[in-house]
Amino acid sequence: MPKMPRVLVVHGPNLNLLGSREPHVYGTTTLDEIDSRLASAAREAGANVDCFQSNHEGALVDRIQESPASFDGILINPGAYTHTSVALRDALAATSLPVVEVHLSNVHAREEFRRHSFVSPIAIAVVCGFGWRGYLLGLEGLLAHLRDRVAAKP
Ligand code: CA2
Repeated sequence: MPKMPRVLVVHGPNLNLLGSREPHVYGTTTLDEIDSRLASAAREAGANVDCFQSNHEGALVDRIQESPASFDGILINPGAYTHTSVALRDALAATSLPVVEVHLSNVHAREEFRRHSFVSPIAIAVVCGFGWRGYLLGLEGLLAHLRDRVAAKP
């Protein structure tokens, strides 16, 4: 039997504020609620998730660097670092793990600066505009990708 896929979920800066401010942009669901919905969805799919949030670029880079030892894929909402951080992109690329990028809002329908992502070119897929449900969609796609890869191995 193939082993249980393990996914690291990474939330970038300010996402700890979810549910408390700007509900018209980011919804009313809290980060804890998103994490527990991801954990339930993973359990139902026979997978495991571990969730991590930080407001600090270096802390995010450290966690991502450690991830290949314990995880098979990364689901990340890099927050504002999406648009600014070469360091985050390099750390993600260095893991060689499949990365799915998630955004709550439709970044293409907002300010021009949100349309550029340093992460998208090294991601296998990007989900944006579906609010908290985007995390579940991203997880589903990442798990399907991991299973396809296991099935394709000789
Ligand atoms: O839409 C997304 O998920 C974003 O990654 C959210 C980032 C933003 O900089 C990106 O352009 C798009 C901002 C996260 C801030 O989250 C807050 C939540 C509640 C209140 C204030 C900020």
